[in-house]
Amino acid sequence: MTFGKGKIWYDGKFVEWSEATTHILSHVIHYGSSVFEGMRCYKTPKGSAIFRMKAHIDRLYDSAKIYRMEIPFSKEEFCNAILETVRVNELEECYIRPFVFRGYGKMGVNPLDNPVLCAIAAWEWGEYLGEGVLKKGISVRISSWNRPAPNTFPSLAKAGGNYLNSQLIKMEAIQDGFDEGIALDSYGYVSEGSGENIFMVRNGVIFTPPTSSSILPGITRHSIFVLARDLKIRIEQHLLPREALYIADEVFFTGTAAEVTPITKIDNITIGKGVRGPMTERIQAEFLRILRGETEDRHNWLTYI
Ligand code: PPE
Repeated sequence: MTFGKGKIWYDGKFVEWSEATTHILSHVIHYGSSVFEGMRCYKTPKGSAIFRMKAHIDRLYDSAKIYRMEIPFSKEEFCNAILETVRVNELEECYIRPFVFRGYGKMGVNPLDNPVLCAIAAWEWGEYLGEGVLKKGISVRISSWNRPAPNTFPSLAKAGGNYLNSQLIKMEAIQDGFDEGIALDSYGYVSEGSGENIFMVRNGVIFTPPTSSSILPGITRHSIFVLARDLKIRIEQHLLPREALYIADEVFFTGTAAEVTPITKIDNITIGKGVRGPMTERIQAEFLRILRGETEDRHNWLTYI
């Protein structure tokens, strides 16, 4: 475990982990004003490589644009800083957290008089939803909390403030003995997990909610679309009622941290046979083969360190 050690890139310079601090009156601390990314770097036979770095950086800049934050680095500079962060910390496999936030300047809701600061941290991070879950799957509940309605908190932005909603979903699930929660959107359709997109399989077709269901447009989600097409599996975006999940053959979560995690129970109802299903296994295996460099990088998704 390397969390808590090494160097953090902080606004153009590397500093010691313990020195990467900010004033407690920074705007971000009081008003949640940050945007961030999470990406993973995997060991491959040709060396370590970051999965879909460009897509993550594009989403970071999109999130910043929505919140009128001017990032004082070009995308190329940011990408180079990410690669450097993995190199200086000598990490073979890691999770990388680039983020942009409003720092110390003036108190008050108006964010515009505060500096926009950038940082990148990296550390080793194993299976997000528990050890062995990629195989054995997890048990989840439908959250009593909904995802934000359209025109409230923009769900296309990966913004710090959105994760207060995620925290409510997660705490409720954990305290009730589940591994994770699934939130519905404000119309009652299935949206996503606290930090994952959701997919279901029925009669050989894969379904997932559209971006209009208050989801974060996941990069893993996009990768699953591309891989399903490669494998000639039908995949569709559909509004999904909650009960469609109960009667699905298979359900799984996707995300950078969660990768492809099977869901075997929802609200204590067994999904399909109650084990990782064949379609989930196929998609998961193909996904893992690509990011571990075990098959040709046919979509140019890997950036070698
Ligand atoms: N929805 C939400 C709300 C979300 O936070 C994530 C990623 C996704 C979907 C999947 O997106 P993508 O990673 O691009 O496939 N959640 C990140 C944060 C996890 C955390 O606890 O921090 C992640 O997986 O990195």
